[in-house]
Amino acid sequence: MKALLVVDIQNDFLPHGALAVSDGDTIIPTVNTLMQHFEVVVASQDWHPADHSSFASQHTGQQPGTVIDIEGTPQILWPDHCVQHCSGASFASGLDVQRFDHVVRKGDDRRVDSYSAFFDNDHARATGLDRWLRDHDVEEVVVCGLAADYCVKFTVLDALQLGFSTTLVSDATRAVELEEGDLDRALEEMRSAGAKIQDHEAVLAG
Ligand code: VGL
Ligand code: ZN
Repeated sequence: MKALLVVDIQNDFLPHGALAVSDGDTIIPTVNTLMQHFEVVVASQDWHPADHSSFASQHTGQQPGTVIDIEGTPQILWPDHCVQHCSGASFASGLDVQRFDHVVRKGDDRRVDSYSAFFDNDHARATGLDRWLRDHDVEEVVVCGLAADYCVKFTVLDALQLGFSTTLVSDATRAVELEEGDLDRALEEMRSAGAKIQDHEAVLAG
């Protein structure tokens, strides 16, 4: 069985959102089309407490974009985003959420960030997505959503490591690009770890 993983298509990652991804909204029609062709669709939702340690606002004198050390792990500081139960954390309007079979919330432990939909960044805690996919006989995942250089990338890398055959949909993702070239580097990292990278037409044709 093949599953579509729809990563973090939430208001705060759309243009005008707290952590806006350029053109993040433009992938929504493509994602809706993809969802119509998959028997299993799982969405992830970045879901932070208001005092999450990845927020620059929690560290006196620090600005978003700075990297600090939190308990031995480097952490990029972000603007406050995807705060639990706030509108920024809601799925984008226009996204066919009725197609979701399952939603995985992540980043709810204030002490550690969770880019991947499978594990917290320190890999100490699983979200339950691996278990859910195996319980539904999923062996292959197709990944789309936001953002290509963070949550999408780490979801793809973990999926590969867990043994799922993994494809990234190149025209159904967009990147934050804190630094120019981050998208290209992320694509190369995913490709060299074993991910297939295809546009949605190739995915639907295959
Ligand atoms: C994300 C940064 C912080 C993402 C989430 O969804 O890519 N990026 N939290
Ligand atoms: Zn986040």
